[in-house]
Amino acid sequence: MSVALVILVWNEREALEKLWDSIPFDAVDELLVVDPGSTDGTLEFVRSKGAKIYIQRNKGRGNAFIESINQIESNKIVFFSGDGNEDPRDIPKIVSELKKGHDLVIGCRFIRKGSKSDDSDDPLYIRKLGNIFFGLVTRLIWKTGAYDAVNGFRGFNKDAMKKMNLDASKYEIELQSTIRAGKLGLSIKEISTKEHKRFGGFRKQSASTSILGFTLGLCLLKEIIIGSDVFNEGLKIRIKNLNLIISSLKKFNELLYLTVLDVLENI
Ligand SMILES: Nc1nc2c(ncn2[C@@H]2O[C@H](COP(=O)(O)OP(=O)(O)OP(=O)(O)O)[C@@H](O)[C@H]2O)c(=O)[nH]1
Ligand SMILES: [Mg+2]
Repeated sequence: MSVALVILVWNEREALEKLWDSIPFDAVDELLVVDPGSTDGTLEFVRSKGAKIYIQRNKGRGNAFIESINQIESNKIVFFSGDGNEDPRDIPKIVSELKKGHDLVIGCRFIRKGSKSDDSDDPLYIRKLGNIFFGLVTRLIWKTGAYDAVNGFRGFNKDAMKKMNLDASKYEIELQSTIRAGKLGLSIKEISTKEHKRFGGFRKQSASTSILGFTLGLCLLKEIIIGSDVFNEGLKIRIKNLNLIISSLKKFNELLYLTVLDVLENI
């Protein structure tokens, strides 16, 4: 039973330099740094540490998750962001829960005792309330038992992750994986975690509150439309079926209209 730590970075040199020495690398068996093509010296820094690097074929946090699966040998994966938000001391806790047999282990930033979110850039608590909303919806519809359905700090059993058939390319990957774990009836475990302010650098554009809210909303809608499926073709099939029902209703309506006209003419 081996565990890989996958560190996700995109132009995070400043934060990564401060964070690196506090990462408990001895808690895992394999290390991979995944990057979509940083230009700020992140890659040079990681290379100087002798870590294995994978450059994504397609940009986006979701693609980083999806492409990582085929780049690691271990059968368990912990995803960790290299910007300082996530507490490296919680990596061994996630590893331990994965080793107990849970399929998905999520770092929870609110509601649970001992948890905390970084709200320094969210004075109106819009992000926090949105995140709590998405968690509650997944609990209600898919019985995930999770409160923080969207946190990126999470670990997977690799086989379970493959079964999820994930295709989210950006920041909706976490929500999609929580929902699909619920749909598949997988074992989900949350641990309390404390989120910190990023150590430097900048939030990526697609993680801005408005874009993120829209992306997560669309993802939720799609997962509701495809029902209990975890197959992405399900959406196309359902839309096709919906179109079929709409065109049948239109035909029925025309027929009814013509029949009523006929009846009226003959009165
Ligand atoms: N490998 C990889 N990492 C990414 C990609 N997009 C974002 N990241 C990393 O994912 C993490 C989360 O992105 P952030 O921009 O920090 O989003 P956020 O945490 O909501 O924003 P802050 O609270 O400001 O940190 C960071 O470590 C990013 O560098 C990507 O396309 N590929
Ligand atoms: Mg961040």
